[in-house]
Amino acid sequence: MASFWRVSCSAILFLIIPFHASGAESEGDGPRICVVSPVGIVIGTNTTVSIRGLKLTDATAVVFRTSTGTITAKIKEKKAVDLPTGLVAKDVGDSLVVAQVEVPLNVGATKVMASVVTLSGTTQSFAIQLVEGGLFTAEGGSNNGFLDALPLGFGKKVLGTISPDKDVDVFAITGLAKRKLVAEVRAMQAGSLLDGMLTLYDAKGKVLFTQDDGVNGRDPILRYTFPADGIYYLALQDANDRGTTWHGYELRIQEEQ
Ligand SMILES: [Ca+2]
Ligand SMILES: [Ca+2]
Repeated sequence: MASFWRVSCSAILFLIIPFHASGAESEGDGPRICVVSPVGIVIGTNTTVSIRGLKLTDATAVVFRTSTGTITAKIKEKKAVDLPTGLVAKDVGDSLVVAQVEVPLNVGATKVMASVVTLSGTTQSFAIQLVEGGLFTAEGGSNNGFLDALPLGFGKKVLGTISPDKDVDVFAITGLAKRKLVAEVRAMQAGSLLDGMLTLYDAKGKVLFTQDDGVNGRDPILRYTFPADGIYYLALQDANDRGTTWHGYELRIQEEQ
């Protein structure tokens, strides 16, 4: 975990102001959001949102807008940052803004549109999904093998991170014969660097099915009909064995008859 996850929330102020247009978005060479962590915000919790992008070092505010209102978060940190190995600034940004936000329980929305206001203009709006607390399971970082698999129920969502390199997150699923598992990853489509790959194993560790890319680009959707009742293991990793705090994901499993 990077240090920005551990920064105290106590000094953070945020202000809810009426909905209004947030000014013209810059285009071309202006400021831009490239990568966001985490890829989802749990409603009603105080969340640190880290944004990588271009020309964000003179940011003055981070704005989270929904159809019902706007939350202007105070910035905790802004600075130039190094490029991850093998990646270029236009894809992953060379500057960082960290903000603290609490989306109220009565938000009545399924996503927020984040943008960064800077002295030289405002970035594009970047969608971040909102997750209801009751549907949410946190990935604590210790679910790295079958023995430590995190139990995951149908209809639940996990917000987690593949970090460091070669990290594998493993989840235990109770499957019923002839029911279909649908496991869906939202990562790259939501501003993560993760090229997710899902692998399903039986209780003995035998590989049953692997899904790398899908209709959502690099984000996999795995569909598999359970042959028998039992415990199954679902593993998520990066297809290139990379992993950083910017390799966040949302994993959701559902059951179809
Ligand atoms: Ca992890
Ligand atoms: Ca993939």
